This record gives sequence, structure tokens and C-alpha cells, in this order.
Amino acid sequence: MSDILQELLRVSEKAANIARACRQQEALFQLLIQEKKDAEKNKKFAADFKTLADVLVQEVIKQNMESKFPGLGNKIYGEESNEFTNDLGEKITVELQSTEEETAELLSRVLNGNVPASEALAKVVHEDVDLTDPTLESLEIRIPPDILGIWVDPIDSTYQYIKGSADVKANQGVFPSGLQCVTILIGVYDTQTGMPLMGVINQPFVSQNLSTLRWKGQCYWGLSYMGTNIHSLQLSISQRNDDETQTESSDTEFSRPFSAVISTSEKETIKAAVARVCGGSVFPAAGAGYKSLCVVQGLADIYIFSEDTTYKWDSCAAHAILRAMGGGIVDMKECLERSPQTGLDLPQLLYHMENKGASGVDLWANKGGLIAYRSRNRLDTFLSHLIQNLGPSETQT
Ligand code: 2IP
Ligand code: CA
Repeated sequence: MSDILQELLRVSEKAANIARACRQQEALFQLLIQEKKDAEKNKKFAADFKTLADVLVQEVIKQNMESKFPGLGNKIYGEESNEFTNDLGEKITVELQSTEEETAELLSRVLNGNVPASEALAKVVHEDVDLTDPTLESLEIRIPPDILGIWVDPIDSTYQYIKGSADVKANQGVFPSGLQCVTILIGVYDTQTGMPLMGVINQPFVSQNLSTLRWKGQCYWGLSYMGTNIHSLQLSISQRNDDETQTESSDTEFSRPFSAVISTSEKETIKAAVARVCGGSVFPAAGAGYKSLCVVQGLADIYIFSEDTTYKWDSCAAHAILRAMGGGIVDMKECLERSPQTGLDLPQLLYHMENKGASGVDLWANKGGLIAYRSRNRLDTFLSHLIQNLGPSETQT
């Protein structure tokens, strides 16, 4: 089934091209923002913006997957609805058409007759892209396609994407804000068990060429299914280990100081407790996808978030990659509440069931908060330190 993952890698790159193209033409970008409708509004922002780029990316992913794997297109779920209303009050469903000209025509109706913008967008949407990974090409694995469901976040960290800062400096490798915090997230899960199986994180804006102002991106993937665990950082990690001719001993794994990435909107009580566990190594950063990527990259041990404002599409891709690395993403509230005797199984986030009694986006919220980690040992030690540093009321909330 690695052909599905290969195709997801390719469509994520197409999505990254669209994201870059829109950002690079400021005049075009200004036209593409539209305020979110009530039910879809993320609680955190008074005026959240939905961009046409966002919707287009989601549609491109859906329709490219459907044409290669018939039936899979309608098992792709995301945050965005593809309905637009233009200045004339006309309702338009944004869908990829079979030719570039037809797509341009449809887009120009959404863009109130702006032909140059519509043509530019249609061109990048229909452009062929080529992104492969030799490791994936040689991988033979069969996952029954009828058990698959897919969560897509076409552009995570929309706020940073719209703001578009290109000159934010990283703190020990972690960008607190800026275009580097924007990611395209595609996570595949098992519709029967709810467990994440495959994930792609595409980071469209990693470094900018200062003379051409063009951005270069990077793409990460992972697969975890019935004992097969494989991910894109495997090669660089095993090379690093060979160079150092040793892996980390369990002693240093337990004693090394902890580092964590946190949301800028994290509660003060949690922030203070995490700071007591991690000392100076607490890094606030934008983007749920980006913060999980920091854990994947080894820039932080932990991404912890106590609020209920991340959703299945924010966590599924990174969760699959972290599973492939021996880690995972767990429900924070359940972790703090369970007593250590309850056994070894951790409360991994699941992706197939709605939250009972919720409505709108909250149906799919990670409602107990989350903790993303790469090493189980490190997570256990972190949790025991965190619990000691939290008052009894915080461990019960
Ligand atoms: C958002 C985005 C925010 C994040 C929030 C997500 O997704 O990743 O940055 O908040 O939880 O839902 P924070 O940065 O505080 O972690 P989107 O940008 O797609 O709405
Ligand atoms: Ca998101």
C-alpha cells in the first residue's frame, strides 16, 4: 500500500506549490481571504480566515487521490467546506475541473471575474509535480484500502500563512512564529480501530533564497502498520548513529534535561509546571502541525497542549509518523488522571469517532488536550515529573 503513501507525498508537494504560489503574489493573495462561517469558526480567533488556497489544496488532494484510487476521494475529510459565495451572492462549489481552462473559468466566478488571478491559480493546480522517495518505492506492504480514512489539513497555521513573516529567527532550531510554522498535513487512519497508519507533513516554507525570494520546502512521512514501522528520517538517524558509533544509553535517556514545545495560548498553570520540568528549554511556537514536527525532528522531546482547540486533522499525520518512530500522541487529560497501575497501554488519540454531544468542528476536537512524544521512556519520566509539579486540581481537570 506504499503506492498510496507515494501518491500522498506527490499531492502534498502539489499542495505546497499552490501555497507558495499564492503567497508569492501579494495582490492575488489579498483576494483569496474570506471570513469563516460561524459553525466552522475556530474558537480561538475572533476572525478566522478561510482562504481559497486552503479549499483548493483540499480539493486537489481529494481529486488526485480519487483518480488514482477510485473510492478513496470520498473518504478524505478535512476542516474546509468547498462552498464559496462571491460578491454577487452566487454560491459556487470549488472543484477541480478536467482542464486548466475550465478550472480557471470556475475560479474566476469565485474571484469576481479576476481573470489573471484565476488563470495563475488554475495553472499551478493543473501542473504536474514529481516527488518520490526511493525508500518508499522499494517498500512492499498491503493495507486493505477499504479500511482507510484520511484527515487533511490543507494549511495548518492559517494565521501565520496570512501574516507571512519571512524573517523570524529560530530559537535552538524552533521557530516561534513565521512562515516556517505553516504545514500541510495528511494523515491516514484505520476506520475500524481509529489508529493512525500513514502520515505526510509538508512544510512549504523552510528557507528562502534572498536573491530570487523563492521558498524551498521539505516533506516528512511515516508508516506504521502491523509491525512495519518506517519513516523518512530513518536514514539520517541511522547515519548519525553510525557516525557517533553509539546510540543513547538508557542512563542518559533518563537523566538528560527535558525540552518541550507549547502553544502561545497555553494556560499559565501548565506553562509554569512545564517550565519547572524543562528549565529553560520550553519553546512557544505557532501551529499544531509545526509543533508536532518539532518533536518528529528531535528539536523537542514533548509537545504538550491542555486545551481542546486542536482537531483530528491537526494531529493525525504527525501521529502516524511518531508511531513509526516508536512514539505517539496521547490524550493529556487521560494521561494525568490514570494511575500508574492501570497498565502499560497509553491513551493514544483515535481518529474514527465523533465526540458525543458536540457539534460543528468540536465533533472532531482532541478534547482532552494532547502530548506528542518520540520516546516512551522519556514520556513516562516527563509525566511523573509533570504530575509532581502540578497542583492536585490540575491533574483532575
Ligand atoms: C490551528 C493552528 C493553530 C493552533 C490550533 C490549530 O489550525 O495550528 O496555530 O493553535 O490549535 O487548530 P496554536 O498555534 O496555539 O497551537 P488552523 O490554522 O488550521 O486553524
Ligand atoms: Ca489546523
